[in-house]
Amino acid sequence: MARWFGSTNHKDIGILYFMMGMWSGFIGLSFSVLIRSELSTPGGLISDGHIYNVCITSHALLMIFFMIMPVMVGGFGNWLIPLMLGSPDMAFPRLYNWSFWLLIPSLIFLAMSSLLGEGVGTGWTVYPPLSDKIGQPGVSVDESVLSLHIAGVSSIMGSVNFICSTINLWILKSNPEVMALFCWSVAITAFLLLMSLPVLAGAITMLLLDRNFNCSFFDPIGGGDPVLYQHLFWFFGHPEVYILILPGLGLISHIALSESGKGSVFGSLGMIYAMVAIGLLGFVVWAHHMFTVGMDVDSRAYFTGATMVIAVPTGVKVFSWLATLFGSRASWSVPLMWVWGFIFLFTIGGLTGLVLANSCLDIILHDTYYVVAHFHYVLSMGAVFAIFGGFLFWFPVFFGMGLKQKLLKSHFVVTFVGVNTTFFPQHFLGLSGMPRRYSDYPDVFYAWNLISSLGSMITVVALSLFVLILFEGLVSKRKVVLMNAPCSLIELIQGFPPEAHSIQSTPVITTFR
Ligand code: HAS
Ligand code: CU
Repeated sequence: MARWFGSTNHKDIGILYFMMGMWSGFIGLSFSVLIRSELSTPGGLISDGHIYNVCITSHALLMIFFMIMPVMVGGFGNWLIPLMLGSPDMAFPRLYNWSFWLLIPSLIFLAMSSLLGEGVGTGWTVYPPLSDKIGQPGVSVDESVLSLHIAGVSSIMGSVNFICSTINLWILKSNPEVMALFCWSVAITAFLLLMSLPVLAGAITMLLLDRNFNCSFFDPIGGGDPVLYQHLFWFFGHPEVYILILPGLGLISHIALSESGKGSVFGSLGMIYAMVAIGLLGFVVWAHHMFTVGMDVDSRAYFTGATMVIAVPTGVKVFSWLATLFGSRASWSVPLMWVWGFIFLFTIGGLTGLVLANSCLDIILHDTYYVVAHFHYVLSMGAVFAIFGGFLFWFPVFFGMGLKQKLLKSHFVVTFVGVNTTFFPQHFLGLSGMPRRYSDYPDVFYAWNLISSLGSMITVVALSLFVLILFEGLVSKRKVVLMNAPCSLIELIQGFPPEAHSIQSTPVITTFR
């Protein structure tokens, strides 16, 4: 136990992050099952709008802050970045120990916010006036604010570590152009975190002051304005959605390259510029989440245009992956299946994002299920597919054992069917005007909602299958073929000639299929 608590080994911390992310993912999934059960039929299952709202809030917060972020940045980041930089460890090992262990009290506070008081029913955006003392009088919102503060401190510590590691352990010594794309993606993510989290911290602190110290930042009665909260939240919130996907883009590049058998990613320098562009543009588009607040037409035109520009660097990435895979021998390896799934479904989600970017359309579609469909295509099928792809691609390296590939393929197929059945019908629901964040709906929406709920049950089956596959792997202790690699993992994966830079070698790489 002491080994885990005090560990300053990047692999231990990576595993801890994976375990915590998986656990939060299960709880988050349970909330989604409650949501889909409630919505599987008109009329009520829970029959309590507030508890339903607590479920959607907890689902979102758990999935965003305690599943995707810890797994992508904390898990893959800590595990892979030292290997890819060829350094013995991260720059500040004690810092990531802190970073991980702060997440536990943060998670406890979030859980307590549902157990004490009435629960947070504000949605993950925590908009006032609903989140004001009058909207939510108990202690729950205050507790979740505390939880977010601690999670923020944890992320900032992690970010400092990633930025210092990539700069000091690579960029100062070697050519940044050949730093692994995953390292680039995490470094840019860390920059976004560092620039956006303090703004969220400011917003929720002001909310705390409004709630408990008679301030009125967001209360018109005292001269405040709730729209100010929305600006502050989305100045954090939009970069946050790129924080959730950027490391995934990095993972996909590595898997696609390795599976293509080619020497380097197509347009590797362009990929770096594209990620930097996505990161920077992410800071100037926030108001596309609030077109309906009564914004003037010039601002709407600006935010529409700026948002659409992001499709260009994202398109550069999509077409570079396709070009990387183009002409390679088609294989049905498990990680490659996740890569193809990612490229296809992330592009669909991106295109619906572009539809929403048009303020004239968003006025109609805002707060409908169309938005829910959009962000689940980029998250449940973008970010989550990247996580599965990366986890299964590096599993033998992480754990020194192999999983049953045939079962993993069926797991992919069931997941693919499940998530599409869940979320594709939500486009139709949104286009016909079904609002999000309501626990009931008129009978006209019944059919698509039922199909969507059945889809979520299929996804639960898929996840159960995955747990069984993991258990089977643990029990069978299937050996993987390990060979001593002459050069480092990154050189093998990116195909750079060993003489390009002198870095320590990572001794093992798996040839298991
Ligand atoms: Fe988004 C809402 C726009 C990417 C996540 N997004 C959300 C929410 C989340 C989220 C969680 O403008 C809901 C927040 C909430 O709780 O309220 N999003 C975009 C755009 C992109 C985008 C333009 N989103 C993401 C990613 C996410 C994410 C990535 C997380 C992983 N999103 C919006 C807008 C809203 C929104 C509105 C607010 C809606 C509302 O009313 O609340 C882009 O980054 C997507 C770029 C990617 C592509 C695909 C690949 C590109 C290719 C190039 C060729 C394409 C061309 C376009 C030339 C575009 C292949 C052709 C155009 C056609 C229409 C055919
Ligand atoms: Cu956005």
